[in-house]
Amino acid sequence: MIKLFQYDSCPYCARVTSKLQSLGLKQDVDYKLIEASRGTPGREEVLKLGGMNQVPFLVDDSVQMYESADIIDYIENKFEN
Ligand SMILES: N[C@@H](CCC(=O)N[C@@H](CS)C(=O)NCC(=O)O)C(=O)O
Repeated sequence: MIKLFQYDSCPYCARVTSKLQSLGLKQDVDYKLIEASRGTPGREEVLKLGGMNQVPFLVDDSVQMYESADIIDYIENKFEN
């Protein structure tokens, strides 16, 4: 399942979560949201996995991605028919 590290007041994260919702995807079924505001375990994981202290950060098996535009492209390619 796709994991999206994010936090609520992050506008770039909101772009990605809006896309997930607009495609009709379901949280905890199709994707998992991981709280990653500063100082959280989620943010520590972002840094550990990807090496950059930035969100949104997507992990999908071996795929890791930081940029919201790239993440949206990836989600569209994966889920749109
Ligand atoms: N170009 C990036 C910008 C991402 C970005 O600026 N994210 C902010 C949060 S909205 C961030 O991670 N700032 C550092 C921090 O929160 O510690 C994208 O489109 O995803």
